[in-house]
Amino acid sequence: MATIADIKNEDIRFEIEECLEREDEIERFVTLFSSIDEILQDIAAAVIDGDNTLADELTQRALKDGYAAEAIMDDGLIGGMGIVGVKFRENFMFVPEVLACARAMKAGMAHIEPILAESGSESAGKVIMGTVKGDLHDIGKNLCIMMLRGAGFEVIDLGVDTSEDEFIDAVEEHEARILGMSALLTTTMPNMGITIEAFIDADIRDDVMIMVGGAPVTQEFADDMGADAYGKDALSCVALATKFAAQTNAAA
Ligand code: B12
Repeated sequence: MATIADIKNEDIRFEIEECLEREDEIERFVTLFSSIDEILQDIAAAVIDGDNTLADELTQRALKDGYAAEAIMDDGLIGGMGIVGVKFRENFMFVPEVLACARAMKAGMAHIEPILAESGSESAGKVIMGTVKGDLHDIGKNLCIMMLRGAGFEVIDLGVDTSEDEFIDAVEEHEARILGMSALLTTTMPNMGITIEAFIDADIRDDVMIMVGGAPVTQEFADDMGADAYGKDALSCVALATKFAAQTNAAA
């Protein structure tokens, strides 16, 4: 079994030892970071440190060294953000520091995005994506969008703090058959249900397949709200959109 000593990056070892308390989280991060190469650990450490220059440099170096864009993103950049999430929750970090971490992650993602986008070919379908009203978190939504575009989908990004009317207008204007909503706050999750209700009231609920996601969202919550599907990460977002596109094409 992997131990903390198997992690080469000293800063990551320090973060795990000093900031993590829950056994399940310690095990998850020890397993992740002990299984990846040092440069990916260094990228995660740069994100945790909010060092956008270093995150940028290391991401470029890892790509040059032949690491897959997905591995750099999942293990390095998202891995680092995972620790940031725990530190934020435990009050080891506050909003300005978290914003610096988000900037560092973005600096790395700037090199990943074009590579993921390249693998896309002709449009696989149109998807409307947005973070719900009252919610300003967009990192996860943006990752989903990047992966969708990489898989060939045309994505209309409504950004953050999106009202139900904005979702409806976008679906109608772009004649999109797939909609994705993201929420990161327990207080804004109900706005997903409110948006779905608004689609019912506007009599266009059956015209669109709705998927939902975001850290606090669960399958049970998605079912209760009447969403068509819940996706736990960017990969499932692409899988769901692909399934929906096949269904809507078959029905057309
Ligand atoms: C970064 C961050 C911020 C940044 C956001 C920067 C930005 N541009 O997004 C800033 C500093 C601005 C911020 C602000 C706040 N935040 Co904040 N934030 C976070 C943090 C640390 C990370 C979120 C993140 O980006 N995760 C990484 C991404 C990759 O993961 P993800 O979003 O879950 O997305 C993945 C999946 O969920 C899925 N997915 C996401 N969307 C969708 C959509 C679909 C359709 C599908 C299929 C899948 C899918 O795919 C993604 C990729 O794999 C989380 C902690 C956490 N562990 O989540 C807290 C967290 C979400 N924030 C929290 C809070 C409380 C706040 C504030 C209220 C703090 C404050 N006092 O002001 C404000 C709220 C502002 C607002 N109105 O929205 C709480 C929420 C608690 C709760 N129960 O609601 C959390 C959980 C921290 C904590 N306390 O534990 N935050």
